[in-house]
Amino acid sequence: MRFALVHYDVSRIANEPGNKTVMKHFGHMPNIQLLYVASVLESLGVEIAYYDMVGMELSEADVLRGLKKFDPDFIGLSVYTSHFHNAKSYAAYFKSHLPRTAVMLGGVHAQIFPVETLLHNPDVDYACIGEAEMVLPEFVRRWRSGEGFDDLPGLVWRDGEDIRFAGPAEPCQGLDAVPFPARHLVPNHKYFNFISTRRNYTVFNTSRGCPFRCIFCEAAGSKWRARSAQSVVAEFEECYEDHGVREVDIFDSSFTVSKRRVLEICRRLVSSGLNRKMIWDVRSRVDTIDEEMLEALKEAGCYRIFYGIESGSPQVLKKLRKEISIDRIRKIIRKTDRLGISPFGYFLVGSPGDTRETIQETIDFAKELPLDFAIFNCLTAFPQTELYERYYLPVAASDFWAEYITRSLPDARFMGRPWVSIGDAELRRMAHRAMNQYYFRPRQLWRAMRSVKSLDQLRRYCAAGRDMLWSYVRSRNSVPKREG
Ligand code: B12
Ligand code: SF4
Repeated sequence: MRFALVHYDVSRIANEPGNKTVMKHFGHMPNIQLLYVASVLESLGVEIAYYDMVGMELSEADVLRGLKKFDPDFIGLSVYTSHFHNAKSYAAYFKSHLPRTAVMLGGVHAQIFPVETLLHNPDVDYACIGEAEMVLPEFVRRWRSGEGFDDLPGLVWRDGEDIRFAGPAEPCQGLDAVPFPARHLVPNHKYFNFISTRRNYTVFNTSRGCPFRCIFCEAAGSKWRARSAQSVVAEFEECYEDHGVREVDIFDSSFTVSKRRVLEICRRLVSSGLNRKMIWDVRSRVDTIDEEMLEALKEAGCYRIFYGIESGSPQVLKKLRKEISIDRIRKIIRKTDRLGISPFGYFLVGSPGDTRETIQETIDFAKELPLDFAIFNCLTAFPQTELYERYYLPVAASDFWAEYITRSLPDARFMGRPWVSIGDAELRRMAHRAMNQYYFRPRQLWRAMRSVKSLDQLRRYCAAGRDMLWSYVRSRNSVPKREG
């Protein structure tokens, strides 16, 4: 069996406008999902070709040339809901030139819309619903033996005119047994994120799921499963020795859920000496981290923590079901900063309960905190989140995402935010101004500059600063318009 995996280019994401400056200078990261898929397939003896269109600087025609030569049985793509139409058009393009090859989609989107992923999409032949580790071994075995896919959990497939699905696969419980992502297939020296400081840079996944219940998050309330400290540190070692990795970005939704595990990872990194050779960062919540953990993280080489803070208004935090207090945020961010770990804050604009006043409260709160970086994003209601089901669907005219994925030609129609009385254009302007108000202060500029560790990073900051300054000047010259 030959399997090609394509990490396609997503230049414009509809309904997740983010912040243009951030998107442009965001960087390009390895696709951890597909690298796990690759390692599972390799462990099954499947031949792999991997195309990272941005990282390897490949055009569609380059990928097609490679595919024609490789002549795969399958092409695999990973999909987020907002990328679905991109994935579909890649599938159609590849299939029009390689009609014998089947296309398989996987990822969050397929999990939310299993049958719909194939329903109106003749170019998609299979969808993997669940983790590749739980679906592909049996899929490959049956494909090789010609047994057919009846009752195979986690697989959506076509049976003549019918679409068959026997239900999702169980979550993988033995994460330590999962092979490390297949980093030997990708150009590790090409990856970076906006604020990373060393190359080679890579991303990790040390736990899956999240026990918390933030209303905007698809992962909310999913079973949290984690790899052992031993396995995590072994991956650090492999990355250092075999892939020249010097910086690791741990992407887990909630790395710090188990204090015992965090302390053990830190202890092992220190005793192996890797804490002096590599730097790394994590995502955390202010209520799952404490002073003891912060000290251990610092000693083990963790140099940045991304915190989901979301709002400076206690009422909005409550509506978001964030379950964190303003005092706790202050305490932990200050402690993080004092220990010399760089704190980064994520904030939301346009949450349920938000008014112009609470948004200003959020901006003022962010400015008061000793954060090195902050990002203000407009909130989007993704499918299968409480935000979508409770705040959007009951008042919206239609099921936006169901329509979005079945529409053959997606337009750039904005889904709206019926839970807030401020219009989209004004919210975007507010998010934009929040960024400007936040960064264009002497203290903040100094904080950003003092974190510069390389010429590469300095160039990125200067380019982002120039873009922000330019849009700031333009936004000052434009007449602010109120709507909503
Ligand atoms: C890390 C992360 C990111 C990273 C991506 C890192 C990377 N390069 O892989 C970054 C920060 C870049 C990111 C960006 C965005 N993200 Co994000 N992200 C996550 C997060 C927290 C974890 C994902 C992860 O690493 N999972 C671990 C991997 C191992 O598991 P997995 O993804 O499920 O993959 C397994 C299976 O799905 C399956 N599989 C996956 N693909 C395929 C393909 C094939 C062929 C097969 C067979 C199987 C298969 O096998 C995999 C291995 O077991 C999730 C939340 C969550 N907890 O899931 C949000 C999440 C996926 N992100 C989300 C969103 C919206 C975004 C953005 C659009 C947000 C924005 N404002 O820009 C951007 C998109 C940017 C882009 N260009 O793609 C949403 C997606 C919602 C949806 N319905 O699609 C999520 C669910 C969070 C949420 N809001 O609820 N994200
Ligand atoms: S936003 Fe973070 S903490 Fe909240 S449910 Fe999602 S992954 Fe968990």
